[in-house]
Amino acid sequence: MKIYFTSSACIAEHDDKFYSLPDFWDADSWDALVAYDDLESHLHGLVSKAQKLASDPLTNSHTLRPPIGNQEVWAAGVTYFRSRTARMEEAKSAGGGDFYDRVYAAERPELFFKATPNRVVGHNGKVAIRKDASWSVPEPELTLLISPGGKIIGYTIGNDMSSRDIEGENPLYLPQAKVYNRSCALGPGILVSSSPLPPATAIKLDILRAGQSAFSGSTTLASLKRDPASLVEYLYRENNFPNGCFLLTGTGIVPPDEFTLNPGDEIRISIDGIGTLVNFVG
Ligand code: DO4
Ligand code: MG
Repeated sequence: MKIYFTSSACIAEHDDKFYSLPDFWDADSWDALVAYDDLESHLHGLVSKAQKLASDPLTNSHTLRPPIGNQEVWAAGVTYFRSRTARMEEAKSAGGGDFYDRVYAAERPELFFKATPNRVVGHNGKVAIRKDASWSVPEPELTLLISPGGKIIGYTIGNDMSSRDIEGENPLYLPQAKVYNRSCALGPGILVSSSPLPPATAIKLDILRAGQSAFSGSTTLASLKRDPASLVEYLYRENNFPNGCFLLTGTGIVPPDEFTLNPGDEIRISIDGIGTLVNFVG
């Protein structure tokens, strides 16, 4: 089961058929659904009574709303060996950044606040690069939707837009490198499921510049060092999320150091079983 938000509707996709769920379009009613620890079975009940649509309503929906209500968005970092190595490189001027190596090995993960809903864009929306940054990259990340009760109830694709020069200059600048207007994309929809995704699940990043490939890379969840459930357990320690929350699980794909995003670039992130999130730098 997948859920999408067009500009005027909440759509459920189940067994290649589409259903309208008009009562769940606005943020507050989506929050009410996110409150279900067993969202998947609750949605099956709703879909069995919902109006089936004659055609795929997503074909002509160029821009989808991000699948977020009033949830906070958090992120985990240095959860792949590739990310640990890239951060140590970028932190050369900050003394080599052995704290990245230490957090990669530590029991406690790196968790940071990423975005409020107003900073998040959806499928085909425009993400931003900071004007005061000179080295900007997308970070393609499996993203968990977590209920207020701390249960993983769905998955989406997240783009943790990052300013590597700002982060590399000093780790205390991390919030500025990570949190700014349109610094996060989520979508295209939510795969509603509480089952863990298979380790073979592929994550792919393609960046197109003027229609030509500027970077392409891939990884799988087998390279994710942390169990998603343990990231959630740490996030929910001493922390309440009355509307649930999203948690990006870190990037395992980092473009080479000479690469920086340009205005107009197209960013395509695909995750098996979830779909493809497309964004433009603007
Ligand atoms: O430690 C800084 C951020 C790491 C991050 O965002 C990632 O590994 O995805
Ligand atoms: Mg990241």
